[in-house]
Amino acid sequence: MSALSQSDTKKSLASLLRLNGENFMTFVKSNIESDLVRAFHDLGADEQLALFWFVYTEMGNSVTPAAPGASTVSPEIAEGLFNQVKELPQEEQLNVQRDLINRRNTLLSREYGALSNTTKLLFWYRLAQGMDSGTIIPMPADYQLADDAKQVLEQIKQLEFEKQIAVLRDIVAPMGVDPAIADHDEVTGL
Ligand code: 45D
Repeated sequence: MSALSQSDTKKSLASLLRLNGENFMTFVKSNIESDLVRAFHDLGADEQLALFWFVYTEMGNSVTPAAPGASTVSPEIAEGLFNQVKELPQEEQLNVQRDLINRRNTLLSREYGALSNTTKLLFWYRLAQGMDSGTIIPMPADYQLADDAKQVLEQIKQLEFEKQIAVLRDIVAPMGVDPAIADHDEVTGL
C-alpha cells in the first residue's frame, strides 16, 4: 500500500507549486534589488562614499537609530568602532572608509567584517551623523555626483523604506574583511 493517497499527493503537489510560485516572486524581486546592489558596488570607492552620503541626506529623518526589532544590532559595538574612526585625523578618517569599501585587509576592516550586517549599517549611519555634526570629514560643498551614481540614487529613492533598508544592508554587508575567512596578509601581518 502506498504511503500517500491520491488526494494527499495532489495536495502536496499543489503546495509545492504554491511554494515555487512564491519563491519565484521572491527571486524576481530580490533580483531587481541585487542589480542595484551590484550597480552600487561597481562604482569607484569615492563615488560609493558620495552616493552613500546622498542616500543618508535623503533618508535621514525616516531613520530612527533606536528602531527596535533588530535583534542583531549592537549599538555599543557600532559606537566603539565609530569612536576609533572619530579619533583619527580627517584624511585618515576618509582613508579608513575607502579601505572598507576596497576591502583592504586592515585591523579596522577586520573589526568591521566581524559585525552583524545591521550593526555595519548602524556604524555607517553613525559616520554620516558624525559628518553632520563635524566630527567626521565632511563632503566637499561643491561635490557633484557622477551620472551613473545619480541613477543608482534615484533607484534607491524609489524603493519603499523596508526595501531601502534591505538594499543598504546588502550594500554594506560585503565591505571590510571577514576575519573568519580572510587569508593571512603578508604586508600587514594580519
Ligand atoms: O574630499 O533596524 C569624497 C538601524 C570625495 C537600527 C569625500 C537601522 C572627496 C536598527 C570621497 C566623496 C539604525 C541600524 C571627500 C535599522 C572628498 C534597524 C568623502 C537603519 C571628503 C533599520 C565622502 C539604518 C565621505 C539605516 C566620507 C537605514 C562619505 C542606516 C561618507 C543608513 C558617507 C545609513 C557616509 C546610511 C554615508 C549611511 C558615511 C545611509 C553613510 C550613510
